[in-house]
Amino acid sequence: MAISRILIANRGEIALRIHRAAHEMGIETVAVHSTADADAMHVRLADHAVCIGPPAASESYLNHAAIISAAEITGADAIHPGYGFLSENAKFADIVEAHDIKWIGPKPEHIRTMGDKVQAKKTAGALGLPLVPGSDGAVSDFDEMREVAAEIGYPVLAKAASGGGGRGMKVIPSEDQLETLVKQAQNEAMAAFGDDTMYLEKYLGNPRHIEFQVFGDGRGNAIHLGERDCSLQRRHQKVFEEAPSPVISQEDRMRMGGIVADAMATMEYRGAGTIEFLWEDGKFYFIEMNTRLQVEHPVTEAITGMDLVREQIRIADGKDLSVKQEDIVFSGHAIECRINAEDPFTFAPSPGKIEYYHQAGGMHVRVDSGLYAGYTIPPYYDSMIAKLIVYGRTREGCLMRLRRALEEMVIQGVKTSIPLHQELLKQPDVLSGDYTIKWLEEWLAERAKAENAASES
Ligand code: MV4
Repeated sequence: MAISRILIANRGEIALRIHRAAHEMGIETVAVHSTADADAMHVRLADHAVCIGPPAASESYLNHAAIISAAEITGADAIHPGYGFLSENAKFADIVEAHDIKWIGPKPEHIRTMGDKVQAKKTAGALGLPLVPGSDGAVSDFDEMREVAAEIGYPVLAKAASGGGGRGMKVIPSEDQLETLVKQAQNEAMAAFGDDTMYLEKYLGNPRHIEFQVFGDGRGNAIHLGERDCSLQRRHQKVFEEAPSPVISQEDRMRMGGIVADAMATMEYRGAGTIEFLWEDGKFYFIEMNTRLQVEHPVTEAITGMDLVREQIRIADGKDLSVKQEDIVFSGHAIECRINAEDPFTFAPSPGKIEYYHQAGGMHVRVDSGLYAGYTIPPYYDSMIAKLIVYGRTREGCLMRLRRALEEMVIQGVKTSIPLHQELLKQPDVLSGDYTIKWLEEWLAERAKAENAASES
């Protein structure tokens, strides 16, 4: 039976994004929400809505039993997890499939493999992806660590196998600090993930974060949709993403894209995935794979004309990929600004009631957001409240349009990161695309220093 009713196990803009794709395919939707989200836009638009628990995500959006029950009660035949929450939870994916509900995501075994960064790296290496030089798998013995580190050369980076979001990660500048710093990383990893398995890598000092979008049909066919450049990050939170990357040539795009697509085909990967690389001195180094749809997927949609959520749903329904690699045309440039309800200087969250809301529009401007005037942003979840995605024939045209679109956005009642984006768009390095993963935090530190000097005089 074809999918006819999708339960959306998420909230906010991504829940709305999934609802829209489903309705465009003639598929009904079921919203599940916490008591704090009863007034959310996607809950209003969905065909059915089920309250699954109190505000705390652990008791609602992460509550396996509540979500499966909601699916059974409403007769949903598929679950889309969005990003975050249960999207990379292999056990939940197993449970969904055991209930004969279609999981709109990768095979649970692949979620599991890629969730373990040591396993992920081994798999990627075996499939021919270029790796960061480092230990061959996990290392637990300090003598062995010193040996590996001496071989690859300092500085090295100790990473947690269960890591992610930069937790349980320590740069080790020299051998005399190895034991102390690895122990610190292990303590952090144990506290965060209950697992202190570590591996070592050569520390790349100033790379860019380049990620490739892939899709597989689960039966040995796979395509890539090019890369996104997500180097502008603060504390492992992306702020601004673009496609294509300003530094990747069409030749490199198709060469690396071909390698990742072949790897996914060999794995018989199913659904959407993102292969993350660090890129330094013209070379790619695999670091991780995300087995989910990503926040920044719309920039890829803008330059390929494909609907990635539609593609996910089709694949979960057992259909073939809707396009062949040779039919995918990359055209123009797209940039996404993540708009958060937070102070643009201190980054303190700013939840509260939206007193007035007007979103940007016009040619090639897309706003993915569940906001409306009178809506109250609850304090319990992520502060991202909107994504502004702008397309242009050229990067310059895209930047001009982005500036224009940011001027049009009006969000009153809470502080937002819009002024931060407007400031970023004045920076010569941003305008020229000359930035790495360190750029934003260094610029923010400079900005804070200048602000302090000004207030002291
Ligand atoms: C690295 C690295 C430098 N060298 N690995 C950060 C989180 C995790 N996804 C991997 N991360 C990094 N791994 C080696 N061998 C620097 C980072 C890193 C980073 C990567 C992508 C985007 C932003 C970042 C910010 C700080 C550190």
